[in-house]
Amino acid sequence: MNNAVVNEKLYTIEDVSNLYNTPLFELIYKSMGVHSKFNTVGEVQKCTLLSIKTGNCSENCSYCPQSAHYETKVENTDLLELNEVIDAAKNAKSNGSTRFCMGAAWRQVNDNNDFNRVLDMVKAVGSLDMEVCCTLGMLSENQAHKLKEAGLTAYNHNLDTSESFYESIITTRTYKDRLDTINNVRKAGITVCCGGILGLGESHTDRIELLHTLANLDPQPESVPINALVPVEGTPLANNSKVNIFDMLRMIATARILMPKAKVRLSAGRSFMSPAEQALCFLAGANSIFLGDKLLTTPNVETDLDHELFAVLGLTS
Ligand code: SAM
Ligand code: DTB
Ligand code: SF4
Repeated sequence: MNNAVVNEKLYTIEDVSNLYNTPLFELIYKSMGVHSKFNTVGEVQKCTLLSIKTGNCSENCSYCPQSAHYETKVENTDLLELNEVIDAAKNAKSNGSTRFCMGAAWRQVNDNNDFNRVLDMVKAVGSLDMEVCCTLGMLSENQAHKLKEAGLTAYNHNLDTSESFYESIITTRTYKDRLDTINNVRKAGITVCCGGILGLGESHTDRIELLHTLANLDPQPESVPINALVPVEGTPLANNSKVNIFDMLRMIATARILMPKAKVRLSAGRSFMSPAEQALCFLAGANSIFLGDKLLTTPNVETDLDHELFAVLGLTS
Protein backbone atom coordinates (compact mmCIF):
# COMPACT_ATOMS: atom_id res chain seq x y z
CA MET A 1 0.00 0.00 0.00
CA ASN A 2 1.42 3.31 -1.06
CA ASN A 3 0.96 5.42 2.02
CA ALA A 4 3.65 6.79 4.28
CA VAL A 5 1.75 5.74 7.39
CA VAL A 6 1.83 2.01 6.55
CA ASN A 7 4.98 0.04 7.31
CA GLU A 8 4.78 -3.15 5.25
CA LYS A 9 7.90 -4.62 6.79
CA LEU A 10 6.61 -5.50 10.22
CA TYR A 11 4.24 -8.33 9.24
CA THR A 12 3.72 -10.03 5.89
CA ILE A 13 0.26 -11.08 4.81
CA GLU A 14 1.44 -14.71 5.26
CA ASP A 15 2.38 -14.00 8.88
CA VAL A 16 -1.08 -12.63 9.56
CA SER A 17 -2.83 -15.38 7.63
CA ASN A 18 -0.91 -18.15 9.44
CA LEU A 19 -1.73 -16.63 12.79
CA TYR A 20 -5.41 -16.03 11.97
CA ASN A 21 -5.77 -19.62 10.74
CA THR A 22 -4.24 -21.19 13.86
CA PRO A 23 -6.63 -23.64 15.61
CA LEU A 24 -8.72 -21.50 17.97
CA PHE A 25 -7.52 -22.85 21.33
CA GLU A 26 -3.89 -22.56 20.29
CA LEU A 27 -4.54 -19.02 19.05
CA ILE A 28 -6.25 -17.97 22.28
CA TYR A 29 -3.54 -19.62 24.37
CA LYS A 30 -0.97 -17.58 22.47
CA SER A 31 -2.95 -14.35 22.78
CA MET A 32 -3.31 -14.88 26.52
CA GLY A 33 0.48 -15.11 26.77
CA VAL A 34 0.92 -11.86 24.84
CA HIS A 35 -1.88 -10.18 26.76
CA SER A 36 -0.47 -11.03 30.18
CA LYS A 37 2.98 -9.82 29.14
CA PHE A 38 1.88 -6.40 27.92
CA ASN A 39 -1.32 -5.66 29.85
CA THR A 40 -2.85 -6.21 33.26
CA VAL A 41 -4.91 -9.40 33.22
CA GLY A 42 -8.55 -8.72 34.13
CA GLU A 43 -8.30 -4.97 33.56
CA VAL A 44 -10.99 -3.78 31.16
CA GLN A 45 -11.43 -0.09 30.38
CA LYS A 46 -14.95 1.33 30.34
CA CYS A 47 -15.68 4.01 27.75
CA THR A 48 -18.86 5.90 26.97
CA LEU A 49 -20.10 7.06 23.59
CA LEU A 50 -22.23 10.09 22.88
CA SER A 51 -23.67 11.02 19.52
CA ILE A 52 -23.22 14.79 19.46
CA LYS A 53 -24.74 15.18 15.99
CA THR A 54 -26.98 12.41 14.74
CA GLY A 55 -28.05 11.30 11.26
CA ASN A 56 -28.36 12.90 7.82
CA CYS A 57 -24.77 11.99 6.94
CA SER A 58 -23.86 12.39 3.27
CA GLU A 59 -21.75 9.19 3.22
CA ASN A 60 -23.29 5.88 2.09
CA CYS A 61 -21.68 3.39 4.51
CA SER A 62 -23.99 0.39 4.02
CA TYR A 63 -23.95 -0.59 7.67
CA CYS A 64 -24.81 2.81 9.08
CA PRO A 65 -28.23 3.90 10.31
CA GLN A 66 -27.10 7.54 10.15
CA SER A 67 -26.52 7.70 6.41
CA ALA A 68 -28.90 10.06 4.53
CA HIS A 69 -28.91 7.51 1.70
CA TYR A 70 -31.14 5.09 3.65
CA GLU A 71 -34.48 5.36 5.38
CA THR A 72 -34.05 4.35 8.98
CA LYS A 73 -35.80 5.27 12.21
CA VAL A 74 -32.89 7.41 13.40
CA GLU A 75 -33.94 10.95 14.33
CA ASN A 76 -31.64 13.57 12.89
CA THR A 77 -30.35 16.21 15.29
CA ASP A 78 -28.21 19.34 15.14
CA LEU A 79 -25.03 19.55 17.18
CA LEU A 80 -25.80 19.14 20.90
CA GLU A 81 -25.35 22.03 23.32
CA LEU A 82 -22.20 22.17 25.43
CA ASN A 83 -24.07 21.70 28.71
CA GLU A 84 -25.78 18.51 27.41
CA VAL A 85 -22.37 17.08 26.57
CA ILE A 86 -20.89 18.03 29.94
CA ASP A 87 -23.84 16.41 31.75
CA ALA A 88 -23.43 13.21 29.71
CA ALA A 89 -19.68 13.10 30.39
CA LYS A 90 -20.18 13.63 34.15
CA ASN A 91 -22.76 10.86 34.17
CA ALA A 92 -20.38 8.56 32.26
CA LYS A 93 -17.63 9.27 34.75
CA SER A 94 -19.88 8.55 37.72
CA ASN A 95 -20.73 5.18 36.13
CA GLY A 96 -17.03 4.28 35.96
CA SER A 97 -16.04 5.34 32.43
CA THR A 98 -12.56 6.74 32.03
CA ARG A 99 -12.89 7.62 28.36
CA PHE A 100 -15.59 9.66 26.66
CA CYS A 101 -16.04 9.45 22.90
CA MET A 102 -18.09 11.98 20.94
CA GLY A 103 -19.36 10.97 17.51
CA ALA A 104 -20.73 13.19 14.76
CA ALA A 105 -22.43 11.94 11.60
CA TRP A 106 -20.27 14.04 9.35
CA ARG A 107 -18.41 13.11 6.15
CA GLN A 108 -15.68 15.48 7.26
CA VAL A 109 -14.98 18.33 9.64
CA ASN A 110 -15.59 21.79 8.21
CA ASP A 111 -13.92 24.92 9.56
CA ASN A 112 -17.08 26.52 10.88
CA ASN A 113 -18.82 27.41 14.10
CA ASP A 114 -19.82 23.79 14.73
CA PHE A 115 -16.17 22.76 14.73
CA ASN A 116 -15.38 25.57 17.20
CA ARG A 117 -18.18 24.26 19.40
CA VAL A 118 -16.71 20.73 19.23
CA LEU A 119 -13.35 22.18 20.31
CA ASP A 120 -15.12 23.67 23.37
CA MET A 121 -16.66 20.26 24.11
CA VAL A 122 -13.24 18.61 23.93
CA LYS A 123 -11.83 21.19 26.38
CA ALA A 124 -14.74 20.76 28.77
CA VAL A 125 -14.60 16.93 28.81
CA GLY A 126 -10.82 17.03 29.21
CA SER A 127 -11.21 19.22 32.28
CA LEU A 128 -13.27 16.41 33.89
CA ASP A 129 -10.10 14.34 33.93
CA MET A 130 -11.25 11.77 31.40
CA GLU A 131 -9.64 10.63 28.18
CA VAL A 132 -11.38 12.46 25.35
CA CYS A 133 -11.99 10.84 21.96
CA CYS A 134 -13.81 12.14 18.91
CA THR A 135 -15.01 10.56 15.69
CA LEU A 136 -16.06 13.28 13.28
CA GLY A 137 -15.21 11.92 9.81
CA MET A 138 -12.31 13.12 7.68
CA LEU A 139 -9.88 15.67 9.12
CA SER A 140 -7.18 17.91 7.69
CA GLU A 141 -3.84 18.17 9.46
CA ASN A 142 -4.67 21.69 10.57
CA GLN A 143 -7.98 20.57 12.09
CA ALA A 144 -6.19 17.71 13.85
CA HIS A 145 -3.76 20.23 15.37
CA LYS A 146 -6.69 22.31 16.66
CA LEU A 147 -8.20 19.24 18.29
CA LYS A 148 -4.86 18.40 19.86
CA GLU A 149 -4.57 21.93 21.26
CA ALA A 150 -8.06 21.60 22.73
CA GLY A 151 -6.84 18.51 24.60
CA LEU A 152 -8.07 15.61 22.45
CA THR A 153 -6.54 12.29 23.54
CA ALA A 154 -7.65 10.05 20.68
CA TYR A 155 -9.37 10.14 17.30
CA ASN A 156 -11.48 7.23 16.07
CA HIS A 157 -11.41 6.58 12.34
CA ASN A 158 -11.98 2.95 11.35
CA LEU A 159 -10.73 1.17 8.26
CA ASP A 160 -13.68 -1.20 8.76
CA THR A 161 -12.56 -3.95 6.32
CA SER A 162 -10.00 -4.76 3.63
CA GLU A 163 -9.12 -2.23 0.93
CA SER A 164 -10.57 -4.48 -1.80
CA PHE A 165 -13.91 -5.05 -0.04
CA TYR A 166 -14.23 -1.40 1.00
CA GLU A 167 -15.89 -0.29 -2.24
CA SER A 168 -18.64 -2.89 -1.78
CA ILE A 169 -19.54 -1.15 1.49
CA ILE A 170 -18.88 2.54 0.86
CA THR A 171 -18.52 4.36 -2.45
CA THR A 172 -18.55 7.99 -1.29
CA ARG A 173 -14.93 7.84 -0.09
CA THR A 174 -11.85 5.69 -0.57
CA TYR A 175 -9.58 3.64 1.65
CA LYS A 176 -6.86 6.14 0.92
CA ASP A 177 -9.06 8.97 2.29
CA ARG A 178 -9.24 6.99 5.54
CA LEU A 179 -5.48 6.45 5.69
CA ASP A 180 -4.87 10.14 4.96
CA THR A 181 -6.96 11.18 7.96
CA ILE A 182 -5.22 8.63 10.18
CA ASN A 183 -1.93 10.13 9.02
CA ASN A 184 -3.14 13.66 9.88
CA VAL A 185 -4.19 12.51 13.35
CA ARG A 186 -0.74 10.99 13.92
CA LYS A 187 1.07 14.09 12.69
CA ALA A 188 -0.83 16.18 15.25
CA GLY A 189 0.30 13.87 18.07
CA ILE A 190 -3.17 12.49 18.82
CA THR A 191 -3.42 8.76 19.54
CA VAL A 192 -5.11 6.65 16.86
CA CYS A 193 -8.24 4.55 17.42
CA CYS A 194 -8.75 2.43 14.33
CA GLY A 195 -10.50 -0.89 13.84
CA GLY A 196 -13.16 -2.67 11.90
CA ILE A 197 -16.51 -4.39 11.66
CA LEU A 198 -17.29 -8.08 11.23
CA GLY A 199 -20.50 -9.22 9.56
CA LEU A 200 -20.49 -6.97 6.49
CA GLY A 201 -20.33 -10.01 4.18
CA GLU A 202 -16.53 -9.97 4.10
CA SER A 203 -14.40 -13.08 3.67
CA HIS A 204 -11.72 -14.38 6.05
CA THR A 205 -9.17 -12.99 3.57
CA ASP A 206 -10.72 -9.51 3.98
CA ARG A 207 -10.36 -9.81 7.75
CA ILE A 208 -6.75 -10.94 7.39
CA GLU A 209 -6.03 -7.99 5.09
CA LEU A 210 -7.63 -5.56 7.54
CA LEU A 211 -5.52 -6.94 10.41
CA HIS A 212 -2.43 -6.78 8.21
CA THR A 213 -3.05 -3.09 7.42
CA LEU A 214 -3.82 -2.20 11.04
CA ALA A 215 -0.80 -4.03 12.46
CA ASN A 216 1.52 -2.40 9.91
CA LEU A 217 0.44 1.15 10.74
CA ASP A 218 3.58 2.78 12.05
CA PRO A 219 3.24 3.37 14.93
CA GLN A 220 0.49 0.86 15.55
CA PRO A 221 -2.92 2.18 16.69
CA GLU A 222 -3.19 2.57 20.45
CA SER A 223 -6.82 1.51 20.25
CA VAL A 224 -8.48 -1.09 18.00
CA PRO A 225 -12.28 -1.36 18.16
CA ILE A 226 -13.66 -4.67 16.91
CA ASN A 227 -17.33 -4.17 16.06
CA ALA A 228 -19.87 -6.84 15.16
CA LEU A 229 -22.46 -5.48 12.78
CA VAL A 230 -25.64 -4.27 14.46
CA PRO A 231 -28.06 -4.79 11.57
CA VAL A 232 -30.41 -1.83 11.29
CA GLU A 233 -33.73 -1.80 9.42
CA GLY A 234 -33.56 0.35 6.32
CA THR A 235 -29.82 -0.12 5.72
CA PRO A 236 -28.59 -2.40 2.90
CA LEU A 237 -27.11 -4.80 5.48
CA ALA A 238 -30.28 -5.07 7.57
CA ASN A 239 -30.68 -8.78 6.81
CA ASN A 240 -27.08 -9.88 7.31
CA SER A 241 -26.65 -12.80 9.67
CA LYS A 242 -25.33 -12.50 13.17
CA VAL A 243 -21.57 -12.69 13.60
CA ASN A 244 -20.39 -16.04 14.90
CA ILE A 245 -18.77 -15.83 18.36
CA PHE A 246 -15.84 -17.99 17.23
CA ASP A 247 -15.13 -15.52 14.41
CA MET A 248 -15.19 -12.70 16.93
CA LEU A 249 -12.76 -14.59 19.23
CA ARG A 250 -10.42 -15.32 16.34
CA MET A 251 -10.41 -11.66 15.31
CA ILE A 252 -9.79 -10.41 18.85
CA ALA A 253 -7.05 -12.94 19.60
CA THR A 254 -5.22 -12.24 16.33
CA ALA A 255 -5.49 -8.47 16.90
CA ARG A 256 -4.10 -8.91 20.42
CA ILE A 257 -1.08 -10.91 19.23
CA LEU A 258 -0.32 -8.54 16.35
CA MET A 259 -0.83 -5.36 18.41
CA PRO A 260 0.27 -6.39 21.90
CA LYS A 261 -0.05 -3.01 23.61
CA ALA A 262 -3.25 -1.75 21.98
CA LYS A 263 -6.55 -1.47 23.78
CA VAL A 264 -8.60 -4.03 21.85
CA ARG A 265 -12.17 -2.85 22.27
CA LEU A 266 -15.14 -5.22 22.25
CA SER A 267 -17.38 -2.62 20.64
CA ALA A 268 -20.71 -2.77 18.80
CA GLY A 269 -22.67 -6.02 18.86
CA ARG A 270 -22.02 -6.90 22.49
CA SER A 271 -25.73 -6.84 23.27
CA PHE A 272 -26.18 -9.96 21.11
CA MET A 273 -23.61 -11.86 23.18
CA SER A 274 -24.22 -13.81 26.37
CA PRO A 275 -22.15 -12.94 29.47
CA ALA A 276 -20.15 -16.15 28.89
CA GLU A 277 -19.40 -15.16 25.28
CA GLN A 278 -18.25 -11.72 26.43
CA ALA A 279 -16.05 -13.37 29.06
CA LEU A 280 -14.42 -15.43 26.30
CA CYS A 281 -13.72 -12.19 24.38
CA PHE A 282 -11.88 -10.80 27.44
CA LEU A 283 -9.95 -14.06 27.75
CA ALA A 284 -9.00 -13.79 24.06
CA GLY A 285 -7.51 -10.34 24.69
CA ALA A 286 -10.25 -7.69 24.56
CA ASN A 287 -9.65 -5.11 27.27
CA SER A 288 -12.27 -2.43 26.80
CA ILE A 289 -16.02 -2.08 26.39
CA PHE A 290 -18.52 0.68 25.75
CA LEU A 291 -20.62 1.26 28.83
CA GLY A 292 -24.07 2.81 28.64
CA ASP A 293 -27.52 1.90 27.41
CA LYS A 294 -26.85 3.30 23.94
CA LEU A 295 -23.89 3.18 21.54
CA LEU A 296 -24.39 6.08 19.10
CA THR A 297 -27.92 5.29 17.91
CA THR A 298 -28.41 1.58 18.70
CA PRO A 299 -29.02 -0.14 22.06
CA ASN A 300 -26.09 -1.41 24.12
CA VAL A 301 -25.96 -3.70 27.17
CA GLU A 302 -27.70 -2.24 30.26
CA THR A 303 -25.19 -0.64 32.61
CA ASP A 304 -26.37 -2.68 35.62
CA LEU A 305 -25.72 -5.91 33.72
CA ASP A 306 -22.20 -4.74 32.87
CA HIS A 307 -21.52 -3.89 36.52
CA GLU A 308 -22.74 -7.39 37.43
CA LEU A 309 -20.49 -8.99 34.79
CA PHE A 310 -17.47 -7.06 36.08
CA ALA A 311 -18.25 -8.19 39.63
CA VAL A 312 -18.78 -11.84 38.76
CA LEU A 313 -15.60 -12.03 36.67
CA GLY A 314 -13.60 -9.91 39.12
CA LEU A 315 -12.68 -7.45 36.38
CA THR A 316 -11.12 -4.11 37.25
CA SER A 317 -10.88 -0.95 35.24
N1 SAM B 1 -18.84 9.56 10.80
C1 SAM B 1 -17.69 9.11 11.45
C2 SAM B 1 -16.95 8.04 10.69
O1 SAM B 1 -17.56 7.36 9.87
O2 SAM B 1 -15.77 7.86 10.94
C3 SAM B 1 -17.90 8.64 12.87
C4 SAM B 1 -19.09 7.83 13.27
S1 SAM B 1 -19.18 6.18 12.66
C5 SAM B 1 -20.77 5.74 13.27
C6 SAM B 1 -18.00 5.23 13.61
C7 SAM B 1 -17.90 3.75 13.34
O3 SAM B 1 -19.01 3.07 13.86
C8 SAM B 1 -17.86 3.29 11.90
O4 SAM B 1 -16.59 3.40 11.33
C9 SAM B 1 -18.24 1.82 12.03
O5 SAM B 1 -17.09 1.01 12.20
C10 SAM B 1 -19.09 1.78 13.29
N2 SAM B 1 -20.49 1.46 12.99
C11 SAM B 1 -21.40 2.26 12.41
N3 SAM B 1 -22.59 1.65 12.27
C12 SAM B 1 -22.43 0.39 12.77
C13 SAM B 1 -23.29 -0.72 12.89
N4 SAM B 1 -24.54 -0.71 12.46
N5 SAM B 1 -22.81 -1.83 13.48
C14 SAM B 1 -21.53 -1.87 13.91
N6 SAM B 1 -20.66 -0.85 13.82
C15 SAM B 1 -21.10 0.28 13.24
C1 DTB C 1 -16.42 2.17 16.91
O1 DTB C 1 -15.60 1.47 16.28
N1 DTB C 1 -17.59 1.73 17.34
C2 DTB C 1 -18.33 2.79 17.98
C3 DTB C 1 -17.28 3.94 18.01
N2 DTB C 1 -16.21 3.41 17.24
C4 DTB C 1 -17.64 5.29 17.57
C5 DTB C 1 -19.59 3.12 17.25
C6 DTB C 1 -20.51 1.94 17.10
C7 DTB C 1 -21.77 2.43 16.44
C8 DTB C 1 -22.80 1.35 16.33
C9 DTB C 1 -24.00 1.80 15.61
C10 DTB C 1 -24.77 2.88 16.28
O2 DTB C 1 -25.05 2.83 17.49
O3 DTB C 1 -25.20 3.82 15.57
FE1 SF4 D 1 -22.30 6.65 9.35
FE2 SF4 D 1 -19.84 7.73 9.73
FE3 SF4 D 1 -20.52 6.56 7.39
FE4 SF4 D 1 -21.62 8.88 8.09
S1 SF4 D 1 -19.46 8.50 7.67
S2 SF4 D 1 -22.70 7.15 7.19
S3 SF4 D 1 -21.85 8.59 10.30
S4 SF4 D 1 -20.32 5.57 9.40
